[in-house]
Amino acid sequence: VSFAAGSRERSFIMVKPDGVHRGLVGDIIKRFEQRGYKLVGIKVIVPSRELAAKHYAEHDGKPFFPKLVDFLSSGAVVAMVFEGKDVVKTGRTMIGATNPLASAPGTIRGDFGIDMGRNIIHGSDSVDSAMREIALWFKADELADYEPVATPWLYE
Ligand code: RTP
Ligand code: MG
Repeated sequence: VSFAAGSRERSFIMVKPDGVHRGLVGDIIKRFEQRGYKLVGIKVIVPSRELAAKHYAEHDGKPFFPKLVDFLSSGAVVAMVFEGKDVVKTGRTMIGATNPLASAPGTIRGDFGIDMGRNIIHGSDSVDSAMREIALWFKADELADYEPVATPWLYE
């Protein structure tokens, strides 16, 4: 197999408990798929408080940290890894601003959310964060290595 240059970048994308309860998983996957991103890992889990705290370790000590950890571990999440050119940056654009009220229509948060603490989805904020988060949530053998047949119609 010969992958297009730059097409192996990966991002950790997670539908939070509010998005799962509201039935938004399918729409979110659809958006990433139709953009051209390739799903290489997916699982449904109820994260422990410990896992939630590790995931949001950069926010440890901030006033909103305890409720953030409580919320993320309050129900099932859908943890995913998407792969493709510039997926970290483009994923963040597709997700929208942290505060849904400031997110443009057309973005996931701008189409589905109102409150900051119920903003539906997480996306890695840098390639380094993505590598850390993917290693935290997935074992290496839970990620698939494959090239879709459509690749020549997606990348020049
Ligand atoms: P995420 O990590 O979940 O993708 O969100 P983000 O990058 O857009 O925002 P981040 O700064 O990483 O914050 C993580 C989550 O914490 C909640 N938050 N609350 N001032 C506040 O009350 C506040 N700031 C952030 C949000 O739920 C945000 O998604
Ligand atoms: Mg963040």
